[in-house]
Amino acid sequence: MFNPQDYFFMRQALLEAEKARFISDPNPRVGCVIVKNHQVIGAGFTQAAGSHHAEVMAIHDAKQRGHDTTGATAYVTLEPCCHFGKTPPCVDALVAAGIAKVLVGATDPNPFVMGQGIEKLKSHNLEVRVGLLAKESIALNPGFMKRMQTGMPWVRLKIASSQDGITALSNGQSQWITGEQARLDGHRWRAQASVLLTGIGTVLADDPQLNVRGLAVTRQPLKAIIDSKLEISPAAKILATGNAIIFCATHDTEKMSRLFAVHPHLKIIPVPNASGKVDLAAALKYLADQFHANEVHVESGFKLNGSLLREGCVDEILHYQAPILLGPGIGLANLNTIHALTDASRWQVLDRVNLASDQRTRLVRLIPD
Ligand code: AOF
Ligand code: ZN
Repeated sequence: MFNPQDYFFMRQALLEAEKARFISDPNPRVGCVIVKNHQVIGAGFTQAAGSHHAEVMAIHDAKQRGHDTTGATAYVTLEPCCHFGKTPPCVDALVAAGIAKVLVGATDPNPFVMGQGIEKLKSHNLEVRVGLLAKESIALNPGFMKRMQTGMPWVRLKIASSQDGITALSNGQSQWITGEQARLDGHRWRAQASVLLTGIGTVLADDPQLNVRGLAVTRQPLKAIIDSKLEISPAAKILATGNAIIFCATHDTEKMSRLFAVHPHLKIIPVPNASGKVDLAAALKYLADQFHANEVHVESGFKLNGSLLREGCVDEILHYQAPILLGPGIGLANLNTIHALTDASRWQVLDRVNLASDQRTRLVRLIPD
């Protein structure tokens, strides 16, 4: 159905989409190339939220380079939008540019689009073909896809451990288990997230800043803290930049006022569950609903890692392992005891890379069929 040239140009569009990785959130990472006479005459990718989409950038690029887009073919990694959001519909821009044919990667699960973009292009007599390298386009946007389809964000749990799965010594010491390269890689994953999430245990033990460092970024993700009893100190470094939200299970107004006195813009959201802890799924849903959170990056410890895993909230594990053995200490996550290997929580390895002498394994939850 698609010829080698189609694959070649859609790969170029995917390379464009990749350029949006750290900037377009909460908008999906989309790329577009415009091709005429077997040549790319324009290319573009999604800009920061509220600014131009990939198609508009590519059309603009072609015009700026002095090309006439009439009769050209557009390769777009995601179905062009047909709605007025923060920007006007890309479908209209493609029609106005005289594009004759549109090859689409994945359909857009946004209920405002969902196939209607394709239909609208067809109604203007553009030839449309869908599904070219769709998997690759979806893989670039796991959070956007999941949020649009389920209303929940994609949760990526980052863990750094020794070969024997120890994340901290019994005395709490954990800095640093992995080396410089692995830590910089970790910051790249932080940078592409909508939200960085941790627990009160980690805040009290490490006083992390939980921000993106060592990379030139245009945005810092929102920080979220799971803190059932509101034990956090107003002096905690994680609160210093102001863009933080605390999920708790208490309505203790005295503790809240103490925090608000120092951080007037702080958000404190009580989401208790029946056992008096934070309802993690409710907290994640709140992040998706109120902050359009696509990808939630978790860097926490034994307890919260365990709770998130046990409650089925984790979609992906990013496991960094150093070539060291630590002996008794604190493990990866507080999981339930099982008595049969058939009860193991099973994951699929997405990729495994070496980062200096450390190794990073990326796993996704295996959904039983
Ligand atoms: C496209 N091309 O490059 C992207 C699209 O509020 P707006 O106007 O920015 O619209 C956001 C929605 O547009 C977003 O939720 C998704 O459905 C779509 N993203 N569409 O045609 C693009 N990034
Ligand atoms: Zn658009």
